[in-house]
Amino acid sequence: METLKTRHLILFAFLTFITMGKAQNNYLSQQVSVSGEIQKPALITLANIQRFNVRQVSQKQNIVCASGEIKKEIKSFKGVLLREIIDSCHVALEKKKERGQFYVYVVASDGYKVIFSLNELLYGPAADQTWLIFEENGKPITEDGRFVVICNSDKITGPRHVKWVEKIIVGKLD
Ligand SMILES: Nc1nc2c(c(=O)[nH]1)N[C@H]1C(S)=C(S)[C@@H](COP(=O)(O)O)O[C@H]1N2
Ligand SMILES: [Mo]
Repeated sequence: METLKTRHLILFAFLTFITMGKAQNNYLSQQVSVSGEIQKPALITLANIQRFNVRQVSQKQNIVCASGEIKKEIKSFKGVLLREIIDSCHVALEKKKERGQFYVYVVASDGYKVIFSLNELLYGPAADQTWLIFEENGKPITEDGRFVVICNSDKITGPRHVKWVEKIIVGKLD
């Protein structure tokens, strides 16, 4: 009788384990599409991301939640500046004075969305600090999807740390 109970427990634990694993995998996106108010839409994968200037950066960066809690410690990462991706897609900017009306938003497969203004991505502190990364601490990103966006110039880095990145979309205010 005892062994039957134990077996049931083991089976239950196993099923819970695979179901949880599946829930996380549902968010998994192997590619990042770039679309919207741009001339050259793109599809970024681990196989073609090398066409950008991929950089290995050794920079200690804590991911801090708005609550103040440190969620993660990044010591190094590998990725591409978001600015470079946006530049390569040629934003459909017809009038210079409309530059301030453009924005870039990052969409994750769990529905999480984060916005950047085009001006801050090109001319603000975020320009050299916002990355689409695919390796963290020397290892490919796995649990958080394949691609993550981080904005290291943010004082509180958690909210604009986007896991399971699926889309980058350029928009324009009317
Ligand atoms: N896709 C996605 N990214 C997300 C979130 C989320 O719910 N979904 N939560 C954010 C918040 S509020 C924080 S503080 C950090 C926490 O990172 P962690 O979950 O890796 O600890 O991720 C951010 N990125
Ligand atoms: Mo958070």
